[in-house]
Amino acid sequence: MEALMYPIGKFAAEPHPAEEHRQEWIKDIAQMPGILRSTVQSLTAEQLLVPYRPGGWNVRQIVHHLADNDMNAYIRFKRALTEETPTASSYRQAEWAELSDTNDTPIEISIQLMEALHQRFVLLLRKLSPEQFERTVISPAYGEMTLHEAAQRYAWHGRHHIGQIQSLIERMGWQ
Ligand code: NI
Repeated sequence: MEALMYPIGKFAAEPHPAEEHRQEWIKDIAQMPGILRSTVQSLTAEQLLVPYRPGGWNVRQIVHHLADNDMNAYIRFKRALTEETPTASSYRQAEWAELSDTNDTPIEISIQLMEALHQRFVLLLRKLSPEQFERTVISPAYGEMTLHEAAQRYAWHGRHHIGQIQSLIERMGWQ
């Protein structure tokens, strides 16, 4: 089950990354919506409703969860840049995934949302100074972290969930 849940492995932060590593994560964030789009584009309506693991979210829920997460992440970054170590708001992701917008919204809408959001996010990230990446935020789930770690976690999160979908596609022989 662990291998199904974490197809790219668990998150491990690099506390004081080199500039070129930071640029790689920003590139990951920039490319994420396009990779997600190409990963799901050939899936049928029925395939979108298949859970990526027994008892796990289906593909449609994963796509909408990514949009939910990324909206929260953007707010968290902007608050950390303008407030002293703010406490980020938590959200109950399992319950969000059961709300009607997750069922009723075509995944295309969430992909478009992320394409727009990531453009704004990346424009912000590219201009941040090393000092700004040292600013901190308190995550309800993970405690105090720098924006270095938050950016890595954010890049990992996108790759993590796309990895779940890719691993499902491979196991099912859909491509
Ligand atoms: Ni997630």
